[in-house]
Amino acid sequence: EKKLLKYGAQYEGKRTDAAMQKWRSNRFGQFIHWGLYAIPGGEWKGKTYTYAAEFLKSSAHIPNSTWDSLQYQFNPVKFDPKTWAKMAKKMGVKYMTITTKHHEGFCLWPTQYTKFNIGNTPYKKDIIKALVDAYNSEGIDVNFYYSVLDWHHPDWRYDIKTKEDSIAFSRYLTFAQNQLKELAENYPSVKGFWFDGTWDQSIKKNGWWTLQVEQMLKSIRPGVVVNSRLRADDYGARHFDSNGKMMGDYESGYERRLPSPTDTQVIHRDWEACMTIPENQWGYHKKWDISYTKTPLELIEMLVQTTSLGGNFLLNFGPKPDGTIRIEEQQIAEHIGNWMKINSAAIYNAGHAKGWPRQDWGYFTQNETTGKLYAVVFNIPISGILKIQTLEGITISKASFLEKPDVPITVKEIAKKQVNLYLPQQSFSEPFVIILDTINENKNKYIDA
Ligand code: H79
Repeated sequence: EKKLLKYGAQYEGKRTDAAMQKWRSNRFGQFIHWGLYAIPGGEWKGKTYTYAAEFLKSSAHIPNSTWDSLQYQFNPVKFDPKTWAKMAKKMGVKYMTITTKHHEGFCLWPTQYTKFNIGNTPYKKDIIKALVDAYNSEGIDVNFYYSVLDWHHPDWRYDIKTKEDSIAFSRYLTFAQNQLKELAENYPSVKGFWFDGTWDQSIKKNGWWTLQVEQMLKSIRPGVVVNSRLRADDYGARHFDSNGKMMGDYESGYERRLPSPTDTQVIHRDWEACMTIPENQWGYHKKWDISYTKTPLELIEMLVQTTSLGGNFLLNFGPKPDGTIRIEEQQIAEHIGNWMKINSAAIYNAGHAKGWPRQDWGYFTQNETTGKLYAVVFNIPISGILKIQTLEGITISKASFLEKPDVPITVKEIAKKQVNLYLPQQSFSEPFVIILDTINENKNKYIDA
C-alpha cells in the first residue's frame, strides 16, 4: 500500500521543462575527477595501490594531517582550462561534471566555509571558475559533483549513535548546505548538481536534509538538474522512495555499468551512467596499465547503447597534478571525437526508438523531436546483409548512410516485419550510422479513415 511521505518523490514522470530537455538532449558528458589525490597518483611510500586512486588515503591508511598537507603541494602550473575545454569540445561532449569536492574534503573553489581549499595552495586560483568560464565559452554546460561524505571535516559522521553524533552531524549538514548555496550563488551558469557519498546511515536518517538541499538549489537556480543519489526519504530509502518513485530528476545508480540492452524499465525515466576508462580509477593513477582499459570503440558502443535506452553517458577523465591530461586519455578523446564528428546526429537529442526491438547488428536511436530513425551498426554479418526486424504497419522506404548519402543501400522486404538491407562490398573500420526513412501505415490508415 502507499506510504505517506514528507521527503519522498516530488513529482512523477519525466520533467518536460526546457532545462531538463537540454540536459537530456546533451546525451554525452565528460566527468572530471581532480583533487589532491592526483599528486600521489595511487602510489605511497614506494608502493602501488591498485584500488581507485582517489581512495588512496583510505587504502593506504594515511592520517588526516599527512594527507591534508598535500594541499601545500597542489600547484598545477601547466593547467590551461581552455585546452581542456577544447579537447572536450572536439570529443563531442555537451556537458562536463567536475568534482568540486571529493571524499577527501578538499575544495577546488575558494569556499569561505573551510580553509581546506584551492585558495590555500601554491596555485591559489579558483579552478572551478576557470573551468566554468572555459567550458561555457565552448558551449558546454557545467555541472558540479559534490561528495557529502567528507573524510576531512571533524563533524562528519557515518552513523548517528549518540547525542554528540547528532549535534556534530547537524553542524556538518549546515556546513555542506552552506557550501552548496555558495556554489549555486557564485557560479550562476551551473546546470546541475551530482551528489555522491550519500549512502551512509547518517544521511539515510536525515532524508529531510536531502530534500531541503534539492529545493534550496532549485530556488536559487531554477531549472537546475539534481541526481537521484542525493536523496533519501522518511524511511531512509535511497534513489527510489518507499513507494518506488524516483527521487531527484534522473537516476544516477549506473556506475561503471549499463542497464542491459533489453531493459524496458529505464526508458520510462531519465538516467545517466558514469563510466571509467580503466576498470575502477576516477582520479589520476600514475600506472595506466594496472587494469584493463576500454578501447575507444568499446566506449562508443557504450555511448550508443546508453542513448538507445534514453540515458546520458558520462565518461571520466582524471587529470594529472601538473594540470595536463594524460596522453592515453587524450588519444581516446580524439578517437571518440572523430567518430562523433560524423555520427553525432544519432546521439544528440536522440533516445530510445519507441517500440523497436533490439537488433543483432547494433542499436536503434531516434531523434526525440523529429522522430528520425538511426541504425548504429557495430556487427556486420559476413553476408553483408543487415536483417532488420520491423514493426507491424511500418515500411522502410529508404536506407542511406549518414556519412555517404550517395552510396546506395538496397532495401527489400523479405517477409512480414522482416527487411533486408544489402550493404555495398566494402570494409568498415568504424561503427557507422544508417538513416532509415519509414512510412507508418497505421498512421496513414488512421488519417484516411
Ligand atoms: O567518485 C567516484 C568514486 O570515487 C565514487 N563514486 C564515483 C563516481 C565512489 N565512492 N565509493 N565508491 C565509489 C565505491 C563505494 C562503494 C561502497 Fe557501497 C560504499 C560500498 C559500501 C559503501 C554503495 C553503497 C555501494 C554499495 C553500498
